Amino acid sequence: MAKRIVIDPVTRIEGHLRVEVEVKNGMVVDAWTKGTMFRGLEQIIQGKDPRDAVYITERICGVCMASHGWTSAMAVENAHGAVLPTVARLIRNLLVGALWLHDHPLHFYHLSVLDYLDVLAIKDYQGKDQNLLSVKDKIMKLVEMGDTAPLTPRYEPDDYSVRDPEIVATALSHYFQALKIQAKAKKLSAILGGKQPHQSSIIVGGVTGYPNDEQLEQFEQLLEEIVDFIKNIYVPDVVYFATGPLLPLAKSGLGKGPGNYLAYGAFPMNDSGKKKLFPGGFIQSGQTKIQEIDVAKITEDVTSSWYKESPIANPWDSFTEVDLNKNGAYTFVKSPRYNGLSSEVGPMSRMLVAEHKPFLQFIKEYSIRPGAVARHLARAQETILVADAMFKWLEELKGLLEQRKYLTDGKVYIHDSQHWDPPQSGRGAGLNEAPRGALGHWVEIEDHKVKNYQMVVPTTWNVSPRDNKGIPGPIEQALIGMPVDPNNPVNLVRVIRSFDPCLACAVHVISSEGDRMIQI
Ligand code: NFE
Ligand code: MG
Repeated sequence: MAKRIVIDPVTRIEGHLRVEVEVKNGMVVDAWTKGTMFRGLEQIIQGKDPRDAVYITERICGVCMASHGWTSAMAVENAHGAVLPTVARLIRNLLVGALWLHDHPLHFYHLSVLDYLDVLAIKDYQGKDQNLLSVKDKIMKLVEMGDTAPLTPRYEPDDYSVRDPEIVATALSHYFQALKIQAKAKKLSAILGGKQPHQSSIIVGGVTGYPNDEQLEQFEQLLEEIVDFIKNIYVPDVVYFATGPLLPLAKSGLGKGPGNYLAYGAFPMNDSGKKKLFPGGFIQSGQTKIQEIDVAKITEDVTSSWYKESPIANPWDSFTEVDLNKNGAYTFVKSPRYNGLSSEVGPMSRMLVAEHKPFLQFIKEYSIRPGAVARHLARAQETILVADAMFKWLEELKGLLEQRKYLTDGKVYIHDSQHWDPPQSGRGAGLNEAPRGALGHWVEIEDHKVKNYQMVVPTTWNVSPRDNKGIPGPIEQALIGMPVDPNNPVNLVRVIRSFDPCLACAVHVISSEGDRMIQI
């Protein structure tokens, strides 16, 4: 008989996710991912000045906010047909790039690596390293206080868990170091964003200003420190785990998704935006050809979602109206599909779509198959790409600022009335990448106001439920067929967390009644 396991909430992710699986003979035979909180940001924006959407949509989340601000500005700029000044493009890349440097190491150390460590093995550390001894002391104090919760996951270590006291102590020391790096990365984006979280310098048409010499110097120093940690600690740690203790999991492809990979592309390298650090594209399962993205092929379906039944439509023609009594519905997350297909988004999709040679060679060399461990590797790999690009963008920006060109014939934002005032009517789409994957905002403007606004965020793709054909979403598919110990389902959370889900983004508030969350 199948046994049902319910994890509610899945901890150490952003927002509220409930996962249910059925296990038979040590194997997951069915799975449901459920976003149990309704927000409603898309409705809040209706009737507002389209330029305000940048700041409203940023409030969706405390992690990837600048990605939303940027993508919202892109959607409105797309409705205008505006092209940004170079300085604005570089400042946006640097501001949002800083956010990625914050987000990816956070995901590894503070959300994921504990799934692979027997944290309490640190008590057996007998070495002489003062730093490791002080980490041991810290953990032992928590044990004495009976409060190890932040560092000890709710499931038990298993055969894949690292138990060597020195390795555990080292990983935990990096965990603490990464907390400091997180703070520095936030500072980095605040230098250009005015504040964090929720920057205030990206506006429709560009950015509000440019950094002075002192800020540029501060930015560069912080960047060097963060990148030093990324290249010398974070990436080697991911590689160590993936090719050492986790190699059997990596080779088994534990947690492979639907095999359809989607990326919209991000970080424009030139002003036309045609060349990007991460290219866009779609790979259909079983095919090697990378298809060009066609925005018309992006649809949302609400068959399994607590939203009023509506035809499957492109986001411009979709709406978000709650229906809590709908038969068969089990989540507030919609089902986005590309060309009708359940598609994975995120770092692994980006590296595959980019055909990034070092990543492909690396996984080939170690016979690593797409799955949970490969996602961690892809995330680490792309963090290096962003870090290296940050130095290039910074040099370019410094060059422009030194020429003082921007003061005479350039601007940081477009402010002629044709591009600054909201158009009377029009439609725009911003297709971008957030750290967790492909992010799209769609806006329809009428009477200079937002008539319809739809966001399809990375986690909406990955946590999507079954669609009208009954096809499960990517995480559901990743869970179905995987081995799990029903008495210690640590494998489930390993796979779920490898996608780095953010439910706050995916369900987009607050109920219309006020401050009460709707909780199912
Ligand atoms: Ni709330 Fe996000 C990212 C967006 S959600 S963190 O990255 O957009 O998937
Ligand atoms: Mg949406």
